[in-house]
Amino acid sequence: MAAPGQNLRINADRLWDAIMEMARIGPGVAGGNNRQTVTDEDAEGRALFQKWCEEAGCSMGLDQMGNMFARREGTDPDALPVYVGSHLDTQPTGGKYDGVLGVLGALEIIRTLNDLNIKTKHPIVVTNWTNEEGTRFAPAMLASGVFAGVHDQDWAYAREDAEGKTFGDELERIGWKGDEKVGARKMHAFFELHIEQGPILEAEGKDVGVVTNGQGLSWTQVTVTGKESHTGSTPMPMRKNAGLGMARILDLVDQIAWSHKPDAVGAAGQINVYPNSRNVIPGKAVFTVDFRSPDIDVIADMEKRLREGGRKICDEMGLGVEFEKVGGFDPVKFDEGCVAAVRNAAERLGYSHRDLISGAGHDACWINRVAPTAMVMCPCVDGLSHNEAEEISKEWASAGADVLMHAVIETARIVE
Ligand code: HGY
Ligand code: MN
Ligand code: MN
Repeated sequence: MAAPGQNLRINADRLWDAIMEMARIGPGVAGGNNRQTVTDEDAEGRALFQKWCEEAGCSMGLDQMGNMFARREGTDPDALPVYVGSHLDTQPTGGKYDGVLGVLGALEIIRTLNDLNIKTKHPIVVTNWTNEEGTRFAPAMLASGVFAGVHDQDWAYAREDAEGKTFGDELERIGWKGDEKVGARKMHAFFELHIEQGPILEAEGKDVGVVTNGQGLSWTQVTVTGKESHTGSTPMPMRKNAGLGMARILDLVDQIAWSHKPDAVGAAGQINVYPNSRNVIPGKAVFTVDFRSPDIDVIADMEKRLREGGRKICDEMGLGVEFEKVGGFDPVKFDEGCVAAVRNAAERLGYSHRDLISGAGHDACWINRVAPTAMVMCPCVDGLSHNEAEEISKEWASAGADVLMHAVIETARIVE
């Protein structure tokens, strides 16, 4: 089967306009987005996406975790579809492109194939995975994890946000809980386009990242307990300062990550002290430590040293401490055939490219367990993401979408 011709390109302006229109839903306060999972803003974005998919002639499927599947028929209805997509939910101070580029880049493939009346043997299914970010309801990649059989669905439904609302109730409330059994769909392959969320591609002047691996992730929630007391009248030797214990553990986290340089990383992004009053010594501190590395043994070592070192710190300070694993996945090696389709596409289209290990987690990391999977990445300005100032260029977006399209239709097999 001939590979698609190098002149076959997506419509860059139409893709960019779609991204900008989606960005108007759940706007942030600094030019980015706050369209968190299973909020009313998420529902509004889903409705717009469904409208566009139906206008492009797709039929929409919806499963019990709210995952959306827009199907473009192939010439062989029995052939397993090629799935392609990402996520529409954002961080609370997220950018306009994280996840959205992958969903709307996939839709742009359908629109371009329609324009040119190109048919494929395998159906193509554009996908929006629910709750990739894991901010409001931990862990990240929740719905793709249920789809891949990693998480139990009832456990996922019971996940609670900071206000005690459950994921299942909120999904029902916004009206996007479908009937389809999660994971029943079988895939010929899955592709995901995503911004790099790191500095390498821009720094090296590369248009496209051919993602061969994804680093592993570990989220440990740490609860340090001390004793609330007056910040003025409690003598220093008598204090049981949970906030100070947290600070010393956070410094330990930094030391542990640096000890595995250059690849390991570690920090805590979610931090809460109680009662969080200016003149009360914190009696409790709750924070989530995020460790990542391409090496599974390094992740295990970092987790072990966090627990041992954290307990030693708290014992010496007379504080209590508990550790709970609240998220994680092993390092991922993507399918060599799919990766080759991405690399060949970049070559054919004349885009500069390099192999890349994904620093961030993605739905593709879980779907890789149930289908041959690969990712395409585009640069982002200063490598910045999970920040409202996240920025990419139209050229980067369209180069990534062109490569995505060629990899997808080569795998879905064009019918002459
Ligand atoms: O946490 C991650 O890596 C992803 O951006 N949710
Ligand atoms: Mn993302
Ligand atoms: Mn993200």
